[in-house]
Amino acid sequence: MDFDIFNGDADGIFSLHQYRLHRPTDKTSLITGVKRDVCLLSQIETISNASLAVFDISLDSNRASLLKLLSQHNKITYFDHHYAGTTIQSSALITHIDHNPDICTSLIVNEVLHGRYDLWAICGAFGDNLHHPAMQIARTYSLSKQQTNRLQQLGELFNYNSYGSAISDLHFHPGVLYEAIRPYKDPFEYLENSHHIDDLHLAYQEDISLALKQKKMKMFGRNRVYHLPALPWARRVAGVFSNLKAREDTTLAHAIITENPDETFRISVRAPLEHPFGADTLCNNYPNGGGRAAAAGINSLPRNMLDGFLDKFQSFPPWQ
Ligand SMILES: [Mn+2]
Repeated sequence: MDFDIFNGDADGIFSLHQYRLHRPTDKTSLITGVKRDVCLLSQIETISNASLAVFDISLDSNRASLLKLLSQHNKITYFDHHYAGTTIQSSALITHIDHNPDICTSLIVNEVLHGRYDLWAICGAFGDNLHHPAMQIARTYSLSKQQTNRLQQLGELFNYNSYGSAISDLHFHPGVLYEAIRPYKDPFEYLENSHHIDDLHLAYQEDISLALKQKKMKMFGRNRVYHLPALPWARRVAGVFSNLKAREDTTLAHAIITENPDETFRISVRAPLEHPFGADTLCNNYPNGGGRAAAAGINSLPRNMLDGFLDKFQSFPPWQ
């Protein structure tokens, strides 16, 4: 039995897809979740003698489960670009990990497969807001502007679909989206035959128009902070909204605050695109905080820590 464990966002889905186009299997179980649900290995930590492929979830966040799985004679191949911590030495573990801010998991898989399915890697890179590497590959294909836009839309809408506190916030289960693209080698063929993109596009328009009505919080400092209400649309759109704001002014850091149903705050932080460092260092100071250098977050910040966080966010050294 094979297990494919993947982040439910565009990068997770498209990195698994490239890998399975190269190594097809019909006896695989899919393990995935909402984008923030990164401790996916804990769901299967009792299995043994299986073959696992893991995509786009931090090794460090899954360390305990990973060690347990290795001790139960599983073979594991691991692709990721999040913080990994100290390396694990095991002949049963193959890792392809690179946390350079210009890299995402779809690009790592693409490199391992020598660019065999790189139209899908373009979609994954756009999904993770990595426009520069996405455009670089697009140029090697001499894609028209319209074709590149279609791949960008596919990446961004799959990414948008992955945000929420629970699967019930999402329009589509990420496993359903993966099954939908699975038969297609060519993303343009998928786009011609799919209704998901039209559905997601409409839903996205609705959510983002609500988000764009929200005003920037009035506060000291140049970096921009937005506060969204405790509603499913806000939980879905917060990530894409923060990417959009980050591209609108590439010199500033951005923080999007969403209220959780339990009255804590969920925070998405984007480092300035012109200086994509430090977001993880800032968020790692808080309980449930983590992520990458360019994009990080805090899952549930207690209300009484918000002011302290905002002070740090505005005066954070790498962005001054
Ligand atoms: Mn990713």
